Formats: sequence, C-alpha cells, structure tokens
Amino acid sequence: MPIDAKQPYDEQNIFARILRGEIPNKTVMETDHSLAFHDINPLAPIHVLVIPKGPYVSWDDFTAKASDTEIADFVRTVGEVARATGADTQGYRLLSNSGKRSGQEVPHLHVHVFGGEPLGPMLA
Ligand code: DGP
Repeated sequence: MPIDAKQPYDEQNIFARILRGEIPNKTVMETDHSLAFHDINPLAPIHVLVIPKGPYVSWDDFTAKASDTEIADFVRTVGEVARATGADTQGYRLLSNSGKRSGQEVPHLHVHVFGGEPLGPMLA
C-alpha cells in the first residue's frame, strides 16, 4: 500500500498562530501574501523562514490551490530576503521540507533561507 505523506492543514500550527499575532516573531519583511521572520532556533548566522499567509501545507498543496499572485509574491519574497539580509553577497541555501518523512515539523509551507557563513554540503 502506498504511503500517504500528505498532512492536513492545522489551523493551530505555530506559523498560523504567528500570522494571527498570537505568538511574537522577529519579522524580516512582510508583504500582502507572505511573511519572513527569523527562525527561533537558527542553524546559521542567517536563518530566516519565509511563509505564505494562506493555509498551505506544502509546495504541492500551495501550487495546486494558491493564486498566481500569491505564488509570485512568495517566490519574490524569498529573493528579497536574500538581498535584505545580505545573504545574496555571501552565498545562501534554500531548504523546504514537505511531509513528516522529510522532517517537516510545522505543517505550514515554509522556505528556510540559510546564509552568513560557508555552508557545508548539507544543512538541517
Ligand atoms: P521544519 O523542520 O522544516 O518544519 O522547520 C520548522 C522550523 O520552525 C524550525 O527550524 C524551528 C522553527 N520554529 C518552530 N517554532 C517556531 C516559533 O515559534 N517561532 C519561530 N520564529 N520559529 C519557529
């Protein structure tokens, strides 16, 4: 039997609560459709999480349900975070886990932006 790795969207997930203002965050930037904030447990000098504001779990969920405007905003925000943090001048890495078996802890789509130091062959 195939394994179904898909998780339902949980309105009580930590990032949904951050978006509702129930949990504080250190915001790097905010747009109409996306929020970027520092990871609470940084694994590199620059470790920022970029999330869409809509209730999407993963890339497959996001690209199936979100509007082109939301998708463009999210992708653009990732690049703007790289520029705003200075990661663009040093080299950086993007990482996005989808599904528990990939290591996704929070079932709300997010991209990790790592930078600020030479990055090893794998991180997180
Ligand atoms: P992942 O394992 O890919 O699902 O990454 C989840 C990340 O979320 C992990 O690096 C830690 C971060 N995180 C968890 N809870 C909080 C929180 O309350 N605030 C912030 N800023 N980050 C959090």
